[in-house]
Amino acid sequence: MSAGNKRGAFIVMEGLDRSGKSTQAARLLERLQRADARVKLLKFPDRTTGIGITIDSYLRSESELDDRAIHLLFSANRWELASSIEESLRAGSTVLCDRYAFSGIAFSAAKGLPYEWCRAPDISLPAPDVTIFLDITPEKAKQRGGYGEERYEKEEMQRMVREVFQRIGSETSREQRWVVVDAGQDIDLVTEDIWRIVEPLVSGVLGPVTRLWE
Ligand code: 2DT
Ligand code: MG
Repeated sequence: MSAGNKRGAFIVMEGLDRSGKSTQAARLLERLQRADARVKLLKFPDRTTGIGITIDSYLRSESELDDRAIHLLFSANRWELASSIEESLRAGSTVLCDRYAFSGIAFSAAKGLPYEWCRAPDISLPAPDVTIFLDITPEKAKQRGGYGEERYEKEEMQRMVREVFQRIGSETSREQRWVVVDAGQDIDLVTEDIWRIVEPLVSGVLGPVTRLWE
């Protein structure tokens, strides 16, 4: 990263299951490392923490939890990493994150919880400098070898999740950029689209880390 008072960029990737998020995040990580950026890759839910283990069990349908309780745990799982995200950014690292608060809203609101209620616990989390939404239709996502066995990996659920994501995109402020990439196209073209968005951020960004929806 170049000198001056720049900090690392916070880049979030969002999308439906089977949208190619994890593949693209891995490719982006490699490219950022090649571009010589210090970079950290995170994934939410982080299933390795105490809260994450509870979330993992819920997603595998090994346990049941009230919809609001699991929603708050997903949010708490971000809050437990919030200060380390901020420290990494201030120390000049690029932070790349596979899912974030937007998935939190999208999946819980798709289950029928009120949108504003879902957003509330994530207010004030470190805000991404850009969120890349890998947009794919649930039909096309399904064609990619089918969904897995986890809770939520069903076409009807994914359809509702996509609608909430679209609402989130339309309500995101210009400073907290939400960029839609066509994830249904050839995988290498998706990689190139993503790189065009990220490349200007590799050398860091000016100004303090902002906070979500403040
Ligand atoms: P992965 O398939 O990416 O492991 O995600 N989810 C995720 C929520 O319901 N709320 C959240 O806050 C987050 C981050 C999306 C596992 C599933 O968990 C859902 C899919
Ligand atoms: Mg999944």
